[in-house]
Amino acid sequence: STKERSFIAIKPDGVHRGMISNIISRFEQKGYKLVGIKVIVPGMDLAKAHYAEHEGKPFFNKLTSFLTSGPVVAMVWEGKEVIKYGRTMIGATNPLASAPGTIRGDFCVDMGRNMIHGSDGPESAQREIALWFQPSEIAEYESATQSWVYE
Ligand code: YYY
Ligand code: MG
Repeated sequence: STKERSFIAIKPDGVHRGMISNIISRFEQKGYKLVGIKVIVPGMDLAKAHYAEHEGKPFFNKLTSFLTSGPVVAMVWEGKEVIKYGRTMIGATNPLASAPGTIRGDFCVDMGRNMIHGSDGPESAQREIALWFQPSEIAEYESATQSWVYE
């Protein structure tokens, strides 16, 4: 469906390093549609809820502390297979295993500074979008380029 949605977030390292426009450009140039965006410093409750699947793992505390340490650009992107292909654009969790051409492959070195989050499936996408956004913060519109991106 061209209406599939993924939750994509630029983590504090990406914001501090001035990568907001680069990352947005990649999704925009691909042909995906931005339907939600805001910049927030998430509180610990939100960070823990966002990464709930990793609770109890050795990296959980530093991960949630890092996410709450600064600005996060939270986004919802829409388009065909945006969840899976968004993950392809982001690259592997470990940036040193990420292919060049991916966001993490091009800009990152350490796992704890991998700059960007992307939903890993339809259920997590739905859960994460609902966690970070009110329904009224999502824009419903048809892109003028719709028929030039999709046949
Ligand atoms: O979805 P993705 O971000 O690629 O990786 P996850 O396995 O969901 O882990 C979330 C987040 O945790 C990852 O982006 C970096 C961090 N992390 C870590 O610091 N050390 C690990 N061994 C695994 C993950
Ligand atoms: Mg993940």
